[in-house]
Amino acid sequence: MLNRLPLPRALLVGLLLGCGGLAVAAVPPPAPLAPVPSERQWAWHQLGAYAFVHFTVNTFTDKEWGYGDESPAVFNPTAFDADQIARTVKEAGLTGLVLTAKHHDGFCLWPSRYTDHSIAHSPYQGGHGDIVREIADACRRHGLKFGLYLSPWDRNRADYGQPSYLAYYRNQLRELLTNYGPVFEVWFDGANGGDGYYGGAREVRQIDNTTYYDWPATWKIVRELQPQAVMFSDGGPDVRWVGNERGVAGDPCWATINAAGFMPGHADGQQLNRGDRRGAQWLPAEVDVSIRPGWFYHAAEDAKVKSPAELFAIYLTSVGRGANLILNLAPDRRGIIPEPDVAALRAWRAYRDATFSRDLAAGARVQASNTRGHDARYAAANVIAGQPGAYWATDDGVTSAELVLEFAAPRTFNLILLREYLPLGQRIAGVALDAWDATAGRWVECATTTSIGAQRLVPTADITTTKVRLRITAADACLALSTLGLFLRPPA
Ligand code: FUL
Repeated sequence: MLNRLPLPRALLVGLLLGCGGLAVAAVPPPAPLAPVPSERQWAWHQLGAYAFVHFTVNTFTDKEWGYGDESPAVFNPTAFDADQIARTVKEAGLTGLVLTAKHHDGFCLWPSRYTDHSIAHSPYQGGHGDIVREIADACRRHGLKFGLYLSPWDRNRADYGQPSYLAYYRNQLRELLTNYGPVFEVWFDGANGGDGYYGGAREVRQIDNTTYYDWPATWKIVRELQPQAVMFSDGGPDVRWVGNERGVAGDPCWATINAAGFMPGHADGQQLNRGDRRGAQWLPAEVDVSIRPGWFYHAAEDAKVKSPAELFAIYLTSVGRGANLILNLAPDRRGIIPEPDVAALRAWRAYRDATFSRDLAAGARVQASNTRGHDARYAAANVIAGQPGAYWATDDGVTSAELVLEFAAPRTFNLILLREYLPLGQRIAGVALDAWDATAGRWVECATTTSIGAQRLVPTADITTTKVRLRITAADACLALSTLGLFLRPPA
């Protein structure tokens, strides 16, 4: 009986081995293509877009980089509202928030026991305030991940540049990673501008950023106290800077890179922007950009808040290129996200909802030129089913293949979404999409792209058709594609 069924050989072998019938894993999944994301990186990839919040004495002195001599007395928000901030982030459709617990000026938003240069010496809540706690708690209330920025450069500290400063820095890191609950990301900034107050010395201090910080010793603290947290810096170790602050990842933007020798503040911007195809490390890019020209609030920039269209363009060039987006918001002197920014975020969210709420690929008939072992678990239809962990895969050695999606009636789209199944590594390097022209009776190419990775969004002109064909034209191993979506962006 079995012999008469057109079953692929591999499946037959599985059945004959008698391991419990058709559900048996007869065809092994594709071998991972190293490097692959760690568990914490894979969890991070799924966060997509989240917020940055820059808030400190600079908000009150109208500066971007405090010199380090600011009196804690200047920090005095009149109506600080952590819930307004967290709610704004949540309602913008963002998944988390990274707070500047300490920026380059050295002022601490929490009452650190290692310095007097903190909120404990500000008028806010009579010196009993703790902005880190308020934000961390509000994030939990609103279902947001919480992360921390602790500037390695400290223009306030007298001993900045000495080994003793590193002990101070690490003590603060321990405080933050011990007392405020789970942290999803720790942000190690690369800036080291030189001059500063430094306990009154008021001088220029240069450090060698490849040796001074002894980063491996600091990374160990994060792994010990918050093993699930990813660490961001120019050179990782988990997430890399994208090389600019304009909101633009490279095209392509590989999650892999040859990062040997990279350190915070010490890496090549061009290389960070694009990554390296088949690079030695899994070190995906994070795109940091502010909703305003500056990172901190300045009343003079109230009319310069990025428009919803600009924010959507940034979404396409960050999340849409396989990176994550960290969009900076700047609380004002009241201690809330200002009205123009809230309005822009709301409209951006509404536009994304209008775009992504209907996947036009849903319900299509899907066929592939090759399916791994003819096994239903790797079926082409997985790309439209939206099942976590499911993907379409090809046989070993098949690095170019086609998918055809056929609709019962014509559909109009102008945005293509693709995702690889990243636990198996980044494999695909070239893609084309064709639409069926029924009048001419032929396929017409309407988009091409390169890397996919966590996610690729490819904008196109409006295309109306009954059939699309996705061609994978180049890959470094057999394919593992988890998503093909088609969407219609409304007019901006
Ligand atoms: C930079 C810093 O110098 C800016 O002030 C800001 O914090 C940005 C996110 O990173 O390197």
